[in-house]
Amino acid sequence: MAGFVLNDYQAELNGGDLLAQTLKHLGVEVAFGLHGGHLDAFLQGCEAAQIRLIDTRHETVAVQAAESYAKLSKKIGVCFVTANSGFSNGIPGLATALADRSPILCITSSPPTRDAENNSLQGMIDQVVVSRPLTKFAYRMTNPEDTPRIVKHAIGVAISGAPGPVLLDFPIDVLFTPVHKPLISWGSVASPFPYGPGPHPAAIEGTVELLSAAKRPVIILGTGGNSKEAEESLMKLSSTCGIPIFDTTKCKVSFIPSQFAYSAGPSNTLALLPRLSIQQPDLILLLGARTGLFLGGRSGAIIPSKDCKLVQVDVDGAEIGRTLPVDLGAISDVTQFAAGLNRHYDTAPFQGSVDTKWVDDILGLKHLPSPYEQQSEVQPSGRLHPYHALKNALSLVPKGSIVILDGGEAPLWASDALSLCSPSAIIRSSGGLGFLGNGFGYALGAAIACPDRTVINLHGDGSAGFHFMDLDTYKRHNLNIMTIVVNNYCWGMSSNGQDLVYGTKIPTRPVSHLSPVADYSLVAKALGNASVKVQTIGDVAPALASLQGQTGPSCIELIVDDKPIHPVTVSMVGQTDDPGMVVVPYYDNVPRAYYRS
Ligand SMILES: Cc1ncc(C[n+]2csc(CCOP(=O)(O)OP(=O)(O)O)c2C)c(N)n1
Ligand SMILES: [Mg+2]
Repeated sequence: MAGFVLNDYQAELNGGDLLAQTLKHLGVEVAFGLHGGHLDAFLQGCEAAQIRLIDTRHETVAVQAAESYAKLSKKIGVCFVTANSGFSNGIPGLATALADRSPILCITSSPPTRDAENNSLQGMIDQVVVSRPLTKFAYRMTNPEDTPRIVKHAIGVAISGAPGPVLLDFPIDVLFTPVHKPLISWGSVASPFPYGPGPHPAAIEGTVELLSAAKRPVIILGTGGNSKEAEESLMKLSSTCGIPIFDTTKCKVSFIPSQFAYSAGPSNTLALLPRLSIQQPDLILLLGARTGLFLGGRSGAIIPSKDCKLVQVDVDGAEIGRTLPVDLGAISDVTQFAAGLNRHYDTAPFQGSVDTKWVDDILGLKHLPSPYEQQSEVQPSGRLHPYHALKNALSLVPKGSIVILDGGEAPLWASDALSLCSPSAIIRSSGGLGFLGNGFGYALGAAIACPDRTVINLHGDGSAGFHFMDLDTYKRHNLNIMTIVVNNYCWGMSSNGQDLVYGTKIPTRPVSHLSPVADYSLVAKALGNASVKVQTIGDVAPALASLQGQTGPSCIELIVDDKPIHPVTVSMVGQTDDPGMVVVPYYDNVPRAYYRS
């Protein structure tokens, strides 16, 4: 059976060495994690196999770093967490990877197999059982010799179909046991990974027909299009047909340059069309992006509910038509779908009648002045308006930065000024789970995947609190990460939401305030990050200039007001005077029917 040549640098090859060498053979160059003695044989194996180890201060950060590394490097992300304790800390990362379709392999360990169910150290929880609903595949190894076969299988599961997390539990004895080489089970470790699915020819024909009939077509592109080939095919398709390409509001990882003629920015600007008296699209090609909260849900604001055809292309058939009816669905890799259309147009010229005036209007959406431009830079409280503070800061960060957005209202204000730094990639780290605190791991993975770019790790003071200690990781690895803390001294989206729901009728605002003395720039400095606190607009430029002269990580703390309430927060609360309705944040209001007399 075909395998790979083992590196016999040690007298005895153990399970940890075989695991590391298998990963190296499969192209893994880096792994994120936090130490545990259970893992030592594997960690020594990684050193010997020259897999770079990036050690964090919390396992959640390590698992989430593997996630963004996967998204930005287009490779499997690998992380390691120790038995039970580290594993439990890593669970949030499995949850976010599953929700956000990130292909990662999480390696954990456990007590020796002979100590199973023995109440032994770090052995109380069955990690395979616990992780099963949060992974695509979870398995406990019992023989070190099975490592190549199972690791190849696990990575194959993680990257195929809807990508997602997989977990392998290597009990400590499996990692430390010498491998009996003749018994090694190679499986398909030497086989190439399979090609992704291509579109059915009828799907190409059907889409060509829809494109010929469309006057106002747009593409909305999700993470399914994050490869070099996808980027080239999509730019060719968009240029041939004159179609604007939007990103989902959740993330932009396609690396289609914002200078590309048909690059239209985030798709939430489509919700502005009725207000601007511009017609909505009549055809949407939704490529590798899921419907739901980041595309306006069922509201029709971004994907119109009438007079618009919807083509949905995804590697996961279960996503096609999940929340919105489609006119044409295709289970396909985005690159293959775009390449299929390009092949068609190579031989039969595009015959559509796209309204070029409309396309110009659509491409102008990303240049619309912000509605907050006219508002004063300073709020009545004397603190900075969050939009103006962020606008001034973001206009000075390096162009082409990778921007990771975390927090409640802070990332919304940042989004309104984001085009000023022409980001090459954006990840709204709250993702499908709305999970605060993910930004720290995502920024770390991005910095390792793209060392030539500056990474902006933007937070509210609330989200900053989850993993601020990992600024120490940024320093130890001397990473080019600039953390921006937008400090309004409260869980702003929470307290503003409470203002909207309860108004003056109920004045209490339970648990939505944070310490008025917390000083994030001071903590950052203590962790070796160059840092500065900014309280006035005039301070922003000198502050950024002083940080940009430094190498390694930095932190800027912007002191801002918690008002005005961001319009997205307002839109998430369906305020009404109707006494028959109970107002709830984020979802449809609840009828009071049962209590009416
Ligand atoms: C892990 C997690 N805990 C709680 C929440 C609920 N939540 C959503 S927004 C928010 C407030 C965020 O405050 P901050 O990060 O300071 O940003 P701000 O709104 O003040 O700009 C909270 C608590 C969440 N989404 N995720
Ligand atoms: Mg806050």
